[in-house]
Amino acid sequence: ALSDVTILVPGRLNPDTLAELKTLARVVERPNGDISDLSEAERASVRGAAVMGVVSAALMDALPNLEVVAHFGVGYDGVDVKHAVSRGIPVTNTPDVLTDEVADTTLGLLLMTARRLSAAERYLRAGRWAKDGHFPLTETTLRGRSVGIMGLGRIGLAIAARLEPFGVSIAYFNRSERSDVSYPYFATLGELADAVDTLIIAAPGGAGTEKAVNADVLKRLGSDGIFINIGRGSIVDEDALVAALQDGTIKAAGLDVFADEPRVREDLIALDNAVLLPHVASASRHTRAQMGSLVIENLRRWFAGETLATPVPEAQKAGLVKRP
Ligand code: 8YV
Repeated sequence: ALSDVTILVPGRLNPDTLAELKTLARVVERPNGDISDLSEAERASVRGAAVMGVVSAALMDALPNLEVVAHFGVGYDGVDVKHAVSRGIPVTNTPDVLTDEVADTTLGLLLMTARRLSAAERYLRAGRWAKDGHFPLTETTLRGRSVGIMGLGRIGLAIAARLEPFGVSIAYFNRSERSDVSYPYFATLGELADAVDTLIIAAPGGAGTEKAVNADVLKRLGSDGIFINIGRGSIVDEDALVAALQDGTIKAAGLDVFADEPRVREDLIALDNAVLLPHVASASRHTRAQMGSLVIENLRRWFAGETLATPVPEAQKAGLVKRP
């Protein structure tokens, strides 16, 4: 049972989740992710890890008795899953419980970007409404827009469902065409960008999507283009994005994720046609608590000999869903 087990928490974890975990298991915390000061005996005692962020092959290999990695977050591109699976270690993530929150935030970010709502608020707060008159009419609007979604998974579908009553058209690019939706499918991101004026990224990070949004895709999105990213910063060539926003290749961008978080480029911050959020799409107490519960439930199940609640697909395929 979990109560007999030592769980390593490398890096930072949601404080409530960490507090709850400490009531259920022996927890070794290393908030900076560095475990080099752990004695050999301590490292050997670790049988599970609860983590938000990065789990490298080196970290796993420093833990000879590691059995399971429970990741806090749906996107697990920071976890070397290939290595974990090769060692027989399942990885779990936190799908579903954050879908609605992330989709809600995405719509907010889209509206903020299309209608320049954060710039409008800055205008009011700077006292300019009374002094200079009305905030300038926005050149962009959602009216008449055609939206393309890259990544029509759980979150992409929830975004599409929210977009429907807004009266915009919806199309998508995905690893494969879905049989359960009637939205037009494009086999490449470039073809989707040709067909739409608004591109929303809801895809996972990792090698398969690295810099998929490049200068060519942004050019094809066009000069009225709005680009929204709530997936991963790695999916975009940030140099190309900044250039496209600077020279009018596209109109505006709304970003919740960045290439080098928590650092955000100065040239991006300097742009008035970008809305920038500090990776908050799932960041409500409500949703983070549910994500934390799922992390703990996966650990509980593993050490109780039950089937994991949410093993990642790679672990499922390898049959790593239950303690042998
Ligand atoms: C978290 C996320 O902030 O679930 C994800 O993939 O990006 C966010 O919910 C992230 O997991 C923190 O590492």
